[in-house]
This record gives sequence, C-alpha cells and structure tokens, in this order.
Amino acid sequence: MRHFIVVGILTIIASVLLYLGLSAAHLMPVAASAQAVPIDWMWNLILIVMSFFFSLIVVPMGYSLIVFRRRRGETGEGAHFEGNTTLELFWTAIPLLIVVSFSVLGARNLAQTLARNPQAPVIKVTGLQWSWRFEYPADPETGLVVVSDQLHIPVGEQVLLRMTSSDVIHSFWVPEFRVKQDLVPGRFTELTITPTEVGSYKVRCAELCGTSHYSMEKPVVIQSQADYEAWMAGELEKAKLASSSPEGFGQLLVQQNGCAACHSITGGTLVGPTWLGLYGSQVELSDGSAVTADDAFIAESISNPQAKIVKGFESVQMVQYAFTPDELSAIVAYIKTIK
Ligand SMILES: [Cu+2]
Repeated sequence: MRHFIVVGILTIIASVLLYLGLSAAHLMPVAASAQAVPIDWMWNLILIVMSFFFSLIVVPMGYSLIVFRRRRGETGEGAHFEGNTTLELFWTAIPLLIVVSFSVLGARNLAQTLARNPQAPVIKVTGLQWSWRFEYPADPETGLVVVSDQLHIPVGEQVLLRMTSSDVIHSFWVPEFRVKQDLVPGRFTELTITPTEVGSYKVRCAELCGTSHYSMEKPVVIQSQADYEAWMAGELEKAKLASSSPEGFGQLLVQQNGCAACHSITGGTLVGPTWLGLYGSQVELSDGSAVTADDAFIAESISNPQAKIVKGFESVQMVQYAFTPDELSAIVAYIKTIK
C-alpha cells in the first residue's frame, strides 16, 4: 500500500510539472482569431490529459526499476502473475471513455469554428503556383473590384473566404488563426475568419504544390476599421488609375497574379526567364531555332507556355493563365516598358 501512495503522489507531481513545462514552452503562436479560442481550449485539455498519462506510465516504471531492483545476493525468480480482470476492465473502459469524450468535444468545437454570420462579406481567394490572389467585394459606389496578393481584414469583423485553385491543390494556413482549409481546382471551399488581434501575419501554403511551394507566403494584415478603409481607398485609387492605361492595367494584373514569383524584372533568373529587356529581343528556343519576342510571342507564352520553350527552361513547371485578349495585350504593353 505504501508503494501505491508514493507512486500516486509522484505521478501527480510529475503531471503538474510536465503540464507547466509544456505550457511555458509556448508551443502555439499568438491566437489572433475567434476561431482559435475553441481550438486552443481543446489543445490545452489535450496537454493536461497527455501530461497525466505520460506520468502515469513513466513514473511507476521508473519507481519499479529503482525500488524493486535485484539486490546483492538475491538469486531467486521474481513472482509470476497471470491476468487481472479488474485491471483489464479499467484500462479498457477509461481510455474508451476519454476517446469518446474527446470526439464529442471535438465535434462541438468544430461546429464553433465553422459557425458563420450569413451577412459576412465574402473575399474570393485563389491559390496558384505560387501565389495567392484575394478579390474583395466590389466597391458599392464605383463598382471597382480590388484584387491584391495581400489579405487585409478589419479587426473584429467576420469574413467568409470562398476559395478555389487555378492549378493544383493548395492549402490556406495562417497559424495565428489556427484553422486551415484546402483549395481544390474546380471546386469552392470555405473558411470563416473573425480576426481578434491587430497585427501582421503570413498566409502560407500547407500542401506541397510544386517547385516554389515554399515561397507561397503573402502578408495577412489585421487592422483597425480606419486603417482598413484607408488601405482599401488606396487600392481603389490604384485600380482606377490602372483602368486608364494599358501599361498600368498590365502591371496591376502582373501584381495580382503573382507573376513575380517566377519572373524578375531586374535581370535575375528565377523559375522562369526575366522580363528585363525581353521585348524585341532575340530569344533562343529549346529546339535550336530563334524567335523575336514580339506581342504575339509573349501573348502565346502566357496563354500556352508549352508552345515555344525558351532554351534552358525545358524542365520548368509552367503556369498556363486564362487571360482575356484585353488583359493579354495589357500585360504585353507592361512588359514592353521593362527595359
Ligand atoms: Cu501551394
């Protein structure tokens, strides 16, 4: 009996110390959304249960190794036990109860993170190799639509992200929001976010999606209502300006579609060829022929990149974009200006 009391006390002490240690390790980043609350609550509960069961196994094992070790002069066999129905019933029933409770709590918390306000504004999110595209609700006065590669949300306001992918499966993940959702080509998935902490975070792709998967990081900015409105006004201004010149429109499209992930405008070679001095230059192709980089060649390379492959880029994973003819000529007009 004395052994049980000592082991019981040691197990409780070890559980508490382990839980305090794990809590102090800050295993999770700051919680910045209302959806993070039920998830962190569950995480904390799991830490408590885990600390207890880890101690319940390790403490009696360590205690037995030390206290019941073979002493000098002892040569006999240890006592032999076979089966203990009461113990077996307990160690079947208790874990079963815990697992069932966790599934009930998990379902309840999942429902809380999915709960949404039907009036929440909808931001359309597109994942593409290798960037993000966020399309905000149209401005009620001008009808202009702001598209950005950054996600801005005013603090305290719930938004619904309606997400899809233009190529392969990506996954929207902002660790500070805790929730994560896949973006699947040809399908729409949804995620509700209610940011609670002003700050700058990052969205990253949590689904291996090709060569530059690692670089699919874009800013997520949670700001006060006033700051958000100021940002939105600036973006609307940019959209208005862009709609007045083809080069401006082209530059905006390039920015919105994350083209810079693969094409530099400064001469360096990224995944694809640089755009610096591209227009009008002689381009060597993989089949040994050469072509002048004119409007037709650039437009074709955007909408059908496999048609003519530039020498040295044979093995690159290429992105095919479905731009309208107007958009294509705007992008070509912009590339013309990069000299
Ligand atoms: Cu991705």
